[in-house]
Amino acid sequence: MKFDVITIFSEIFKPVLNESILKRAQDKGKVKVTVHDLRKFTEDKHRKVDDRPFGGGPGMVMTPQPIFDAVKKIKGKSKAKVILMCPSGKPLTQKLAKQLAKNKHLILICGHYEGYDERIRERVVDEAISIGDYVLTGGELPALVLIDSVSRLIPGVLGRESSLEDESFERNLLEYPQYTRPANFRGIKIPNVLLSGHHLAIKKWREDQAYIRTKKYRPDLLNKKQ
Ligand code: 4G0
Repeated sequence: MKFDVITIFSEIFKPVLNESILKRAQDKGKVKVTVHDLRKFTEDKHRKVDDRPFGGGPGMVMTPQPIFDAVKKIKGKSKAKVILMCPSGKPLTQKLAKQLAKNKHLILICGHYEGYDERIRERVVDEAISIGDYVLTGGELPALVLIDSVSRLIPGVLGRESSLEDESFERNLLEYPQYTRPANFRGIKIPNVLLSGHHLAIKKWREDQAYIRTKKYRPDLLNKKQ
């Protein structure tokens, strides 16, 4: 899977991409991420990527020229899907991440300022995506979140733990609580059933706990249709 990221802050990406699972995925050749500096695609001598909004109002708006040209150049003849990271986009969920993981090539545009010229969304973007209902300084952190969530769904990126784990989100249930050694930590003991050796009893307890925890922490999930 190829990710091309278009940004005005390309340095943000390195430390995140060069650690843990994302690093391993790239080393194994399962994922390739290229970060492109939007300013390199500007045509004016001041390398401007933004301008004042027509009709007045506060703040700056991303100008179309550099983004149009960057996407055209990066896309070439590929059938890449062009995604804009934007607070008014479609919410990123495990389900959407799974759909995105079916693509061979994604181009991610990181928005900035108070927004972007609407012609970008109309003519260049296939899908605007949001990581949640809050506003950030730029689309860079959302792009990293998307790359992380999608990369771990690509076959061969995670170990054998993967498929089981994702299913729990699809069931709209939280995970059951987990414990590790010591069984008695400073007087705080783990549930007895986990030491019982009764696999069926443990399975039942975990199922009950998953439901109890979901009702307690995320009751909204229980009312969601599958
Ligand atoms: C485009 C995404 C980009 C428009 C981007 C802001 C949060 C998210 C940006 C705006 C972002 C998210 C109209 C404020 C950059 N913030 N929730 N900031 N406007 O995914």
